[in-house]
Amino acid sequence: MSTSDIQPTAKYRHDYKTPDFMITDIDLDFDLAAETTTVIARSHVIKKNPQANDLVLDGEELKLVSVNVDEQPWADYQITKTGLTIKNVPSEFTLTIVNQIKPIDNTALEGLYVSGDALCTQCEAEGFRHITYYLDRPDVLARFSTRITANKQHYPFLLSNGNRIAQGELADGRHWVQWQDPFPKPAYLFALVAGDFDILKDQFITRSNRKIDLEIYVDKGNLDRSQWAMTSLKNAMRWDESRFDLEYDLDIFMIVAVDFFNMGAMENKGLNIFNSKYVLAKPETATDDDYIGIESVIGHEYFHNWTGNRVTCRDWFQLSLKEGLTVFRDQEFTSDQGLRAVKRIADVKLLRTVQFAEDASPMSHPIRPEQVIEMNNFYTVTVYEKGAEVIRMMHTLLGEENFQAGMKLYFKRHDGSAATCDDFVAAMQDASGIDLTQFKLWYSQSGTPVLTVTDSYNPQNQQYTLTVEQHTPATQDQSEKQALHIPLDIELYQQNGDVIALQYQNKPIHHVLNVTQSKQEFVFDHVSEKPIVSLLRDFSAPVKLNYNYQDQDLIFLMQHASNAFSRYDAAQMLLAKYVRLNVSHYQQNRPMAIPDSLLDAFRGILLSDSAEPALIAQILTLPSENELANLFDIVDPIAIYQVRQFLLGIFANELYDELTAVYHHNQTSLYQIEHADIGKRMLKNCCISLLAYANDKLVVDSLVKQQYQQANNMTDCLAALTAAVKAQLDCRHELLTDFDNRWHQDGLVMDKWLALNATSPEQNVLSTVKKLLNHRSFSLNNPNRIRSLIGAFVNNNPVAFHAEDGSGYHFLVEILTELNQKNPQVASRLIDPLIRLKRYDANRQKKMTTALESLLKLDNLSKDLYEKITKALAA
Ligand code: B3K
Ligand code: ZN
Repeated sequence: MSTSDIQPTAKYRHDYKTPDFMITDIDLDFDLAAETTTVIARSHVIKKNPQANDLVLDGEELKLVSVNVDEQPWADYQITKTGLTIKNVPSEFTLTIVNQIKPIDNTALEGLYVSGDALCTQCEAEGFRHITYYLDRPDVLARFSTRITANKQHYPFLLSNGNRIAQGELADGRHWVQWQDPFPKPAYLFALVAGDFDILKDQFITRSNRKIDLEIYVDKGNLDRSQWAMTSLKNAMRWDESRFDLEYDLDIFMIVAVDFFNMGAMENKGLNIFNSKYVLAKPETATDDDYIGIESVIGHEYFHNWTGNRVTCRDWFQLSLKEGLTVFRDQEFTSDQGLRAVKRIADVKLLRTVQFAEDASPMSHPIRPEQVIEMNNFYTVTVYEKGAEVIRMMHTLLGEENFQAGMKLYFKRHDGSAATCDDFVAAMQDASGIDLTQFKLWYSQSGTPVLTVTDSYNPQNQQYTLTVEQHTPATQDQSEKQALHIPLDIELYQQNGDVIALQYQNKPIHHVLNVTQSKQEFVFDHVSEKPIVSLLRDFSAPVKLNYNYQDQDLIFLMQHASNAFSRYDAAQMLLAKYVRLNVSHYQQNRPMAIPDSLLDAFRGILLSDSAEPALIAQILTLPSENELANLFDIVDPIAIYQVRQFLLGIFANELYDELTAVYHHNQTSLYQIEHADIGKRMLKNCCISLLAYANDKLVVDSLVKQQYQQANNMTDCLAALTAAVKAQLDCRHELLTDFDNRWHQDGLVMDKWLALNATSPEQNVLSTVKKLLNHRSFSLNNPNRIRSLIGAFVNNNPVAFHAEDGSGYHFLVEILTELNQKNPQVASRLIDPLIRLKRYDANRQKKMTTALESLLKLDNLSKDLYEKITKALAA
């Protein structure tokens, strides 16, 4: 469809209608081949709306072969652009549809497609309609049975949801397997995989003593990289039993790793399909971050079995019902595995960097969107990460016990059905007795609230008063904003570091304040000296905080705050202040500087023996350029880069001896995935990443080279390579070449190398990126490679992407022109940095507008890109 003929139209949350028909059971029969697959779908259909005459099914790019109603040919139907309308149907009947599809031509990787030598599916959100005509909406739940027939030599394994109930051989070299899933489910949870794999098998005994078969399917030869995924799966299963009282429900749980996948993974019932990036790991190929990422995604998809599959979404506007909640659950899983502070810091960084930017962009939307053109555009950090923060705030307001009671009630009410966000909040409210009426605004209001806090201390009556004002700036989707219910976690300290008990009129006050009005005062009695206040502890709400901290208060909090996140956050606030100052100095050609007290504070943290190495590393890691960009309404990428370089240089030279000592002190000889060791490696590698900027290039060059050459694991190897590239050490060329020669056959490892090349500060980085499009390891058909090279360039190299001559924008236009039809979902993710034009100066805005306008003229512009481009141009 060219946008000039038909404009894609939006769907609105308020237009939800219950379906006219239900499908209770569907028997699928696949005659599989990559070139042509024949699908027979036999459904039991029941009319729910007596007024409805026609059954309107969704279906796209399908070749219809036949339609039967109650086993008789049915001629009264019409094929439309978006589906099949079967006219004048009885009130209850068996519908048999035969159609054909072409997996080999499916480059969008939605529906049934080819990944390497295998065939696999991706159906969420609306991929099932690319397989057969169906009621492809999440509130139609049916029992699925699936028979797969295929050539046995090409496809020795034929997998689908549920339990394998029969199989057999056919005379012509083909075989078949019959699967049955006893749990009714929406079509988006359907999955099918056919291929040849190595399998890692294990078992899990549930707490009620049921034996579950666990199977991880990986490409042949990758068995040695699958153990961590299995360990993570078993940990996740155990954790969901102990923390959430939830047990697995089928007899088998399968994970298949595929190389071609649009996102991280998919929670299909009993048959999770994963991007191989989130399954495969061994110390030589995967970093600590990869290991942590695998654990978290394996957990996330497994946790969906209850939050998503057993209770699913009524409609796609409710996506955060399952995603926000499941992200919250996976965050808690990682935290309970022993990484709470580091995990919290990482999650808040992501939220502040990417979600705050999204909320300030033309794509701003509430965690429960009101209108959608292309659903795939709404698998966003807002729905996922801000959605998780909303669940976390409820957890903070209710406490663990009430929250778990709310979960129980939620499952009691909605197990086996499709629910809404309102249903979830109602369960939390009913189970706890806590009024969440105002809190629910978080679901419908977009934007990042700003909390402005002022305080006063009265020594006469020993009273301390906090005045809290909240204001949510207008967003592109919503101009009017209301006051939200914001949990504000605080702590007061005396100068000696002692905590001051919170009380008012002789009654204790809880440390989580309920901010509910646009302006509100909180008074504390018996405060014997002017306190130092720690605000927004543990990031108790997804807001921006304004409070006029003095440097010495922040330095105090860096050392004394009892909450680890608050110590990190104090350091961030201190840095933010001097980044702002120096950006303006840089812009006015004035010299940049920071006070010695700031350096001393960071030195103190570096040498602290009370803080965990992982936390020290988080505090000492300077914020990225994108994090810093969020300090400004109008972003000056060059000034930010220069200030950051300046800070890196000062830290490296002024803390040189301390960094060197800590670097040597935190070596680990044996590589083990254990939290203490991960923390040490984080700190050691944080030190080397700073040291690389020291003036004594000869010494640091050889230190970095030595680490690269002696590393027995990818974490240390990549950290050294990254240090060399980022600080532009002489050894960088030699090391980059060595890495390429060593790993070019391994796509997942080369993703790290591609991303590093794309984010290099090198002057000619764009021409390097263009050359790498032809690199032996690169392919524009593989989403992982695209994200690593092009995604890294446009998102994480702001200086080059926003080059004043517009070359970065022009490059992205060329890429999107090619990807628009090939893979609309991947294209749509890549365009994000280009639609944020309002955040840049007039010259850049103009060039970004021109780029967007040229994309709008593309033939067959996908709905995905159309939605974002039109919003951006309307801004
Ligand atoms: N539910 C899937 C995401 C599907 C994305 C569709 N474009 C993975 C997850 O969130 O667990
Ligand atoms: Zn999810």
